[in-house]
Amino acid sequence: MGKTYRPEWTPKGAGEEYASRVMPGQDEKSAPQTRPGAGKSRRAFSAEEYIRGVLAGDRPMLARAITIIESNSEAHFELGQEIVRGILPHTGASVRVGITGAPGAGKSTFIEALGNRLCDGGHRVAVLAVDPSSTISKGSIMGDKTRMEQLSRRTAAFIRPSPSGGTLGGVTRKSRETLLLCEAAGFDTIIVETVGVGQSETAVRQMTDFFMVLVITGAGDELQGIKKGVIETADVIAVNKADGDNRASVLRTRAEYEQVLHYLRPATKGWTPRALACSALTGEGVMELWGVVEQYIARMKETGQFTSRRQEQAWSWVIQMTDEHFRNKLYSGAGVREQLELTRRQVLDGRVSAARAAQELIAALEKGLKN
Ligand SMILES: Nc1nc2c(ncn2[C@@H]2O[C@H](COP(=O)(O)OP(=O)(O)O)[C@@H](O)[C@H]2O)c(=O)[nH]1
Ligand SMILES: [Mg+2]
Repeated sequence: MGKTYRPEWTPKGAGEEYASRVMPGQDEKSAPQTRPGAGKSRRAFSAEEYIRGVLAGDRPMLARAITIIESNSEAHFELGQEIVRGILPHTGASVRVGITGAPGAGKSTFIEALGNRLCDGGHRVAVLAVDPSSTISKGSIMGDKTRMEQLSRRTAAFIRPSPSGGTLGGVTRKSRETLLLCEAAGFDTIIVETVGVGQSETAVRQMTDFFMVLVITGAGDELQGIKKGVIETADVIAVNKADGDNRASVLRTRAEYEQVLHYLRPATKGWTPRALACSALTGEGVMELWGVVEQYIARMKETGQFTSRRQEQAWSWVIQMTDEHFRNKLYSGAGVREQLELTRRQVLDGRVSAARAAQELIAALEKGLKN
């Protein structure tokens, strides 16, 4: 069974009911069917019990259900899918917001500021993270230096760090299902934080309705340093840390982004992305950014794009998971790895053309599939 893992930002004295008291996914292949993280009770809960608990907004049950979803054991996978099937009719009512940005841009601080204000306004906010680096190294690049200290203490908020273990595809699947569970448990705003490196921002873009890219000035994060590809995924750009001596420079950078955005293809049809300045530290501009989110959601619902994008997303998840399954299956076939290495060397040495090499590989893969 997984060891009890307490994220750095867990407040002191947090009890059993505390959502972020999480257990890592189980690595053991033969994980027993007891409830993971073994607390007082060793009794396994049934899918119905999980479903009922989640729908009732029972936080410990929500946390446990997520742990089942995050588990890498096959038995838990089946149970997890049964839970997801049960709660699925009760999902979809939230606003899903993705936030990306370089490490240190202030994502966690921003979410803390925004989340607290939303909770003050009567919202229920779930914060999830997608951090594929946690699958490789133990220390995640999300850092969590900022602990969302206040937000994590509120009963209207639920914070769940990134699942660990497995491929980006695996982490993405788990995060999507966690998002659905949070919706079923009554959270009306779901914020998904991810670091702006690699492909995780694409994965998060594909599970959210609105995507915010958080940038800063200086520190190598200048306009030209930001990948155009990331900017093109943005529904809004937030230039953070507009406070103190930095303020003037942020305002300049904001104007530059605003200019650039005019020349890029918008991420969402019918929506012109804007650049806004904010300070997650002082809170200035944070609710203005939320106003943009609300405007956007209203517009998308008007045009029907809100629903159609979610439908497209749902279907593309199916295709992605199917793709990943077959890719894994293909490349794990008998002798495939050896053939891959052999072909690779032949190509690098210039002995075989790319087209011929591909042909040989395809033949080897097909043979592997038949066996
Ligand atoms: N001055 C200033 N510092 C900020 C602001 N937002 C975040 N920070 C600081 O920047 C550092 C990184 O913030 P964090 O939220 O952990 O960034 P993340 O890696 O993007 O989640 C921390 O030391 C924050 O206190 C801001 O608006 N103004
Ligand atoms: Mg962070």
